[in-house]
Amino acid sequence: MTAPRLNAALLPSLKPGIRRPGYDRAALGIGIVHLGLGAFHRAHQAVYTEERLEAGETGWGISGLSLRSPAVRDALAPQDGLYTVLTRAPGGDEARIIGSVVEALTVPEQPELALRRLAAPRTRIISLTVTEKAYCRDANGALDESHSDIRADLAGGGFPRSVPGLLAAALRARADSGAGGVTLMTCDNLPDNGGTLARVLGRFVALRDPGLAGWMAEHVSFPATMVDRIVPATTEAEREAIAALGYTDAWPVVAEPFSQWVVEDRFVNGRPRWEAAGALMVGDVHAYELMKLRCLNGAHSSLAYLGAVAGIPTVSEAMAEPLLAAFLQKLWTQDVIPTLPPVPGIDLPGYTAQLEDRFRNPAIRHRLLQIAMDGSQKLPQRLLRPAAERLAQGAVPAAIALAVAAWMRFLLGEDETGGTHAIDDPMGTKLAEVARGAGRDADALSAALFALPEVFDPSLAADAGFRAAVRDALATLLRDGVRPALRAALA
Ligand code: CS2
Repeated sequence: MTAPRLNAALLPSLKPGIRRPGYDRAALGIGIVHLGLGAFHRAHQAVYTEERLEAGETGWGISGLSLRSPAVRDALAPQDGLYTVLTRAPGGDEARIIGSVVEALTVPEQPELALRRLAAPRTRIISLTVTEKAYCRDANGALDESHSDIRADLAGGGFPRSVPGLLAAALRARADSGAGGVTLMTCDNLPDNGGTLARVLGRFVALRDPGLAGWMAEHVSFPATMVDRIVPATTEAEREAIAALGYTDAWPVVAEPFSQWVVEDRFVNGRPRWEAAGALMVGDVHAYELMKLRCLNGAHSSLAYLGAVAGIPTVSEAMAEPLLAAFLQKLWTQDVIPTLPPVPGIDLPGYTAQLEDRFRNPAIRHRLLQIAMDGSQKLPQRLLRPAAERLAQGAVPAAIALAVAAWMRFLLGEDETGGTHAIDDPMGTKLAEVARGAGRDADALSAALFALPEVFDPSLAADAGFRAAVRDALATLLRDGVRPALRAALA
């Protein structure tokens, strides 16, 4: 017999050990509309909000919008929006059912309803986890006006295709109807994420609907946030782990026990008391953001490219390779921590030691190829800016150079064990073409990639010391392989 499907009616009959909403979901109002209803949001912000709903702040239910695929909606709608967060630690799993997502919509299929939700007076926060590429930024973090979706949305005519286009339409509707102020809270891993969103949206509005700018200045805020929880893509194995608990969940999310959220406290129209759920509400997120992007995400991307080229499947398996673990220590202590400002209340060596433990968590299967995606969008803030800052301090960042070389080697599309991988990146076609054109020649390959201003800031690309370090590391990778290159970097 198949286990019954999770839904509101099933909640009372679940096993006693499974935590579930203790509040009346039918009484919730939608106060937050979230764009990008992926696994990360459901294991992070939706859980903090769940705590506040439990505490009686019933106006902050979440309407979750998927920007492209109907898959999440199709999984959650029959479940009344309910889903499981499966927290996995070496000591065992813990399942909790989350009720804060009161509905799931798909923008392309339900555009009018999505826009109504975004423009409703009771929607006071619009939050986003749409990934780096959806901000349509150019290399300087400004709106990429040549982006095909931006061009289509600036020309107008159809329903918006881009995130800036959709937000501008929502704000226009709010201004026209007097719906009141709204906070646009990005939770993506971008440098200065709040400022970046303000900049790309501000520019879009200036071009498309300049009359809206005055209303926005009074009614919209863009707090920056630092978000952190390791949430790998859900696999069949997790669905089966849930079925063993006695019910079926079409899309559970799996996460590590650790969770952190630092939020700039700038909300124009109220917010849940997330601080009572463990979030840190602060005046300035910058130092936390740099720490997280450079230490965690920078190490993740380094492991992804070095590990994937070596044919290693997951983060925890990469950490079991002593050379890679030692490499991360070097990356953090020599190249990254010297670029960080002091972070209030945090001891950086303690922070990186904790990261190492988190990466080693054997209960989490975080695929390196998932992290390797969208490298062109991730490398600049994770590895290249710290490299430039380290160079300005007079040191050549050798560990970062090897990680960047591993990204270049990765673009050849094959690993050292004979496996092949696609280059999943908005610049993927171009990157693969450049790599194919240069082939296994370290000089040609590094030179061709350094010439891409979308990835490499021209002043970094012109730094002779950095170029040589990357080229030499790439030559070793191509000639001898990942492990010898790591040994050379650690010598
Ligand atoms: C990862 C992040 O896929 C990636 O690029 O580095 O998703 C990472 O797991 C999260 O930022 C952790 O908070």
